[in-house]
Amino acid sequence: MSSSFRSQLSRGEDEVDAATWAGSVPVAHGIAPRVRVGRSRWFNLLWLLPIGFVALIVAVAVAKGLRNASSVQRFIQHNPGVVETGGSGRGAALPIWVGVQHFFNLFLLIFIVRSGLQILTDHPRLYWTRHSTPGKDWFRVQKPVPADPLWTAKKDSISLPGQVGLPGLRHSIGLARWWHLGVDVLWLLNGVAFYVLLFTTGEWRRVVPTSWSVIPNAVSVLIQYLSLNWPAETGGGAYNSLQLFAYFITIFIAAPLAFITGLGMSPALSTRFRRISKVLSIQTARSLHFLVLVWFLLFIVIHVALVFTTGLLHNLNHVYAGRTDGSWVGFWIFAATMVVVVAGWVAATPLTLRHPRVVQRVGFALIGPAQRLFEHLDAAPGQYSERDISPYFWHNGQYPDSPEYTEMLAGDFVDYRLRINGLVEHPVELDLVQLRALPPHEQITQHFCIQGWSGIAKWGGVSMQTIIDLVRPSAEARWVVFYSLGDGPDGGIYYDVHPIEQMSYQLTMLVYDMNSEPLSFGHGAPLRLRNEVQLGFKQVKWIKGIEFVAHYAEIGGGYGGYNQDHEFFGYRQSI
Ligand SMILES: Nc1nc2c(c(=O)[nH]1)N[C@H]1C(S)=C(S)[C@@H](COP(=O)(O)O)O[C@H]1N2
Ligand SMILES: [Mo]
Repeated sequence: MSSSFRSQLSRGEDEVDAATWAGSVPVAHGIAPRVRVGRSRWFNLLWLLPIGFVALIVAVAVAKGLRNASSVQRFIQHNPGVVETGGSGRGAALPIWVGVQHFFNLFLLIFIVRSGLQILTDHPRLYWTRHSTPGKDWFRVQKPVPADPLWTAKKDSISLPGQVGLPGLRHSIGLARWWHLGVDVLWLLNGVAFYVLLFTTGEWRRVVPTSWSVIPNAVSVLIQYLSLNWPAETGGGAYNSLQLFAYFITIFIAAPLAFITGLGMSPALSTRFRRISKVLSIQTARSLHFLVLVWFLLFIVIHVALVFTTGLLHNLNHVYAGRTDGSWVGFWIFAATMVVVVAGWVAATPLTLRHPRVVQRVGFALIGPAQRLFEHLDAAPGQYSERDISPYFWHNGQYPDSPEYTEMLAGDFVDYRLRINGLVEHPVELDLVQLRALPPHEQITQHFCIQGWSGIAKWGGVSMQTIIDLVRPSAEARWVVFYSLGDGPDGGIYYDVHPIEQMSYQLTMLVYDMNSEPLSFGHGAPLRLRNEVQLGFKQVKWIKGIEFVAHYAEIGGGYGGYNQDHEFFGYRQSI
């Protein structure tokens, strides 16, 4: 009875082989992005290219017509585009720190955007409610969800080209998340330093509208651009009002919104701050997070186009060289930064595939402290009521198919035994009758899959605290290992490790009923775990054993779980 299931684990690899990645999951391509119109009609966004082109031509014609009207000419004369706000010489060159921070911002955004696309396409659908119901998505780059009742989110994921996604391979979200969350920390630090410098130097006046006259001036600039008769260059970087708005929105609205909506997807924060999560559910947060990305991409395209077409040398001197002249100094600094940008872009995916453990380690060094912190949040507020239960709950993972499991399933699990042992005073083996005889615990909580879908269900079973009281872990026990009856996609049984403190959280439980029915095969029959401060992959299904250990380093590959060993996930997943 004291024997461990450790010998049934496999170790995982320290390099990524695209051919055998994630259980040799084949390449799968998505489809052109579509947006739902009404109940079930889908609009292919590629149509925006011709439509946008025609709209632009019409807008140019209208703007040209307007400029012939004398009233419009007078309006433009009164509102030429640039509002002089006085103060710290807006016409002067930018200080050097702006150029340095601008470079870091651009460089870091490459990795954030690419890994963000990778995360998006691991569940290539967006919703406005936390239920993630098939057909209720408002945006998708994947075909409709097939009728297969056991269709999994993993099967739904798609591949990206290796130089677009980071790292591109299908279901490489573990690695993508280290890039995304790790680089985010650097990007946020850069952003905070930027805010502090902006406001301590007075440079904020360049990018914050301070008078109502920026509105007519922005309209005027728009007419001037669209009529292809552009605003006169004022030289040296006094921004026109439209530019001012674009910078203001990017710096003070889009960037903070990216941060807030990012946190809105955290299981720990969403359960702790359920009132906020009621408005900003994981899916609303995810959708808005995507719209912020769209803004950033549009901004970058238009910003770069205008920098290139409105006096390139002056503009580059302004940003990178602290000069207001037309020399080549700024251009050469820009060219040097572009070499770094291109090298970083090209190297990121190959380096990630060759050194995934380094990505895992560095990523954890950057974001791990925040993940650890959020693990200590009380998840108890995150309970829902019956009417919040999701009509559809996605399946995920690899179904068990061993003869051992198939026979038990056929026999209604009368032969099932849960083995609990390790560093405990009182190891036990429990069948389902014994489990059901323990004091019952019920909760209605939300599931957060790492891939991005979510759902609410009612879980019935036994609180882990009851199990702790029953087996009495010894003082050396620090971690709890949950072993599955099912294999992981690369062979060896699925398992995951949780810190022992979290076993006493009010919402940590072993589940045998889901929505008042015995747990189904697909959702983990006969027994699964819930720990509501963690992501979905840590909620082991088809549990056969629980082992209390001092540390997980000796278990499997030693990274704290099957996905951690094989797909470079992190073992603390509160965000
Ligand atoms: N044994 C085992 N447990 C597992 C998995 C798995 O592949 N094997 N997948 C995990 C993942 S990634 C998720 S999101 C949840 C999905 O649970 P559900 O199918 O009930 O939605 O189970 C988790 N537990
Ligand atoms: Mo998941």
